[in-house]
Amino acid sequence: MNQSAFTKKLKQLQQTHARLIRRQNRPQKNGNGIFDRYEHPVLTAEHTPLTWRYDFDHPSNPHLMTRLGVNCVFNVGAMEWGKNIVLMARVEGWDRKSFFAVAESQNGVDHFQFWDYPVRMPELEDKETNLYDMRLVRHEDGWIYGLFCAERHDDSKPSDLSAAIARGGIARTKDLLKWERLPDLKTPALHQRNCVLHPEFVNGKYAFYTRPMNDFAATGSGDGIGWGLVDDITKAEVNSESIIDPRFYHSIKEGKNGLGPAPIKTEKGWLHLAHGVRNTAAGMRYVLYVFLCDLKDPSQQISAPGGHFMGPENDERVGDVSNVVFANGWVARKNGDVFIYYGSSDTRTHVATTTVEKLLDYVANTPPDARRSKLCVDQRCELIAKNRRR
Ligand code: M1P
Repeated sequence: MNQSAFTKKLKQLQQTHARLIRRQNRPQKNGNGIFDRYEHPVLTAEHTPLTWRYDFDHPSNPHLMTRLGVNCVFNVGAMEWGKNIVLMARVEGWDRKSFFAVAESQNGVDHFQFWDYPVRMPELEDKETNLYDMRLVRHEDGWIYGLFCAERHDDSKPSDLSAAIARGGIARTKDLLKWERLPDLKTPALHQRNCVLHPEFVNGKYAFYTRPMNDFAATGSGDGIGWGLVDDITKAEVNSESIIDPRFYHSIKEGKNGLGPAPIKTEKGWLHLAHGVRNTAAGMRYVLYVFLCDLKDPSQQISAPGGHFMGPENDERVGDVSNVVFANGWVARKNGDVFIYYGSSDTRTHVATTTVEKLLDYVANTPPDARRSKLCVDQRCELIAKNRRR
């Protein structure tokens, strides 16, 4: 390609990218009353800056090839940033390595723009291969914490190149740019993913939500979402975990589950968003669910609606790992608006909006999982009879 064709093609790429960032995002019509989905994903691989993917120099890239491709942008942490909202995205390169990058928007539903550079997270050791799924937590100790999965090969199985160990990575920052890496969370379980820090001290200690498993990913290898207290976050160790949200047979979390973002504090309790997984003939299906814990004792569950809160729909069903919705970020504004950020099929990032009021109505008034078909029919007949009495 000659210089002038190169310049023209580069300009086209830049215009297309700018149009994508400027694109408005509107709520979809006919929602379920609980939350609103939006017309477009808020972040995709195409949202990443062109400077991250192309070499703009004609002599060294005469064909204007993608040099470092981006495969997916999904599973984002989220928080308020001044008046704006920032997402801590999991960006996966064509090389399958994930890294973190901040994207910011004024209104939380469109115009998300990545900061100039991805996050340079310090390594604990060079065996650490893949970092992903950060939960951003503004803790009352004054730090912003990032909790994420720090994955490496399981060297005890040298001939199995897929054998991996998942550890609970912890880092903290004041500005989302410069991060102090702390030792990984220690627990009795070999594998920890989906670890989350509670935003307040509990009995003067740091409180962690965990997900102990004795296999890297297999369903059935852990009991549910755990909880444990830690004295010193600079050498965080949970000696005994209690299970605060167990899996159970023939449910949306039969196979495994894991907490999403840190809970939202409400007058009725701590609101949680989590994911549940079941195995199917077509692979694992990931859905989101919500539950409420006691304000004074956040390890006590007080309300758990049955079934899923959100399942993958339409285009969300298809991607690198199909039939998955996964959320590790949400933001509750002071006016009660809630922005839920969720990844679909390990490929792209969406937003759904609701309010604290609606979520509290949802947790208080959605019947619990009745556990048996007969009792589920009873629940439905009760609803039908009530409607027919009107
Ligand atoms: O591929 C689906 C999800 O699988 C993992 O979640 P979990 O630990 O609960 O199985 C994570 O790798 C997550 O990033 C991914 O979306």
